[in-house]
Amino acid sequence: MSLVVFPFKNEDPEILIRNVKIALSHPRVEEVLCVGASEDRCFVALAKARPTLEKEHGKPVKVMVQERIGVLRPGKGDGMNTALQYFLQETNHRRLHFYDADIVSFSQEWISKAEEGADQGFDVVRHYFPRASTDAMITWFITRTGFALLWPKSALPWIEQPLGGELLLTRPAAKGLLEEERVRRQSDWGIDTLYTFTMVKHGCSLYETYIGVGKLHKLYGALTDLKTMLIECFAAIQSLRREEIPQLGTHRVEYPGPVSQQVREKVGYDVEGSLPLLTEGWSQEEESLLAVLPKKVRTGMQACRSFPKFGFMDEEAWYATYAALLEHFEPSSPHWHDLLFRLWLARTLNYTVNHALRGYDHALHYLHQMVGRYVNRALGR
Ligand code: GDX
Ligand code: MN
Repeated sequence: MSLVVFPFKNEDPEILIRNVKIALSHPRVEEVLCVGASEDRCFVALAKARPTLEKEHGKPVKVMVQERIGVLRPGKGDGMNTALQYFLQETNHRRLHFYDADIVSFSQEWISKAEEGADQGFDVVRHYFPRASTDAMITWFITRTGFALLWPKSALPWIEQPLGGELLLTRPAAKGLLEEERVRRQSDWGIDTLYTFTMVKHGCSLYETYIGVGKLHKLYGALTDLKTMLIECFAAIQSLRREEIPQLGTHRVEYPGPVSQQVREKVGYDVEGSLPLLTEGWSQEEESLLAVLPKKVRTGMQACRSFPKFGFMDEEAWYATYAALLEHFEPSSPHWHDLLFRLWLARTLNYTVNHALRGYDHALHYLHQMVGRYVNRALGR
């Protein structure tokens, strides 16, 4: 009754094939679809393994290149939307599961837990995991912050991992997503934001299921690797800023379990290596954009040109900065890209030094409370 989809780009084929086998072995799964960004090395390896996989499991396995559906950078959004289209137009399966292709801790439990949520009647099931206190810096400072500022009354700010690529959609929920033009346009990293926003806007009931083993996957080195993702995730939220969310759907979150020592001690990024990114490569144009930011932030960022500084970018300063960015950021301007990255980096470093340093429990509590304070502030309380 279910289709499992893995979008992929330049992944290790061994890991992906292993994940395909896990999915095929699950009794609820009738078919697996892998949507590649192009005919890369991983695609070729997978296409070669396909007949054997089908024979061993007696279930169809499809391998395809994503279609050009959207209008932004062709990325994961085109991959996911290609899968939605296939699911709705070419099959009769009742449910669709998405999983990232690079997960090494994937197991049948992920599928079972999502199916259980859907069996309870939820339209959408999203997986969430324990994450290191310095991981998920886009989620906390871009996505959840933006959701709190713009839609404080909705479930959006309270969704644990709004950018997660692991989720189950029932057929009506999938149909609702693909029918929205702005979802189809979003071919880049903004797709997760658009899916999350749209399912809440449509009033889908949402269950978040907790996966205690966590998501072990390919790691990023420097924070610069995240720059494109950061820009596309912010631009996606900005594009929605005039939208209203009329109704409140049910939102239930499974209670989390104890967090492993490994996750509690993990350092999410290279702090020392990130410091020069605050000072290097300022252009005249970038500097002139500081004019629209709050005074304290403007002065702080100007000082960064000669020495890395971030003490000024506290919770309050970030709220005001974010509001200014929503109004002034230009998605097509490379100078705005550079400045957004630097502002976010200053916020990330400020949080790391003032909160992450105090230990895992303090840090996670702080981040959740921060979202709550932003919600209250946005409501004018
Ligand atoms: N078809 C297709 N086309 N798949 C892609 C493309 C693309 O252009 N780019 C990336 N992918 C796949 C990739 O192979 C992997 O399976 C998944 O998408 C996620 O990419 P990854 O490089 O592993 O990113 P990361 O940081 O682990 O992703 C997480 O954050 C993203 C986000 O914040 O936007 C993850 O939760 C993603 O699902 C989420 O989109
Ligand atoms: Mn990954």
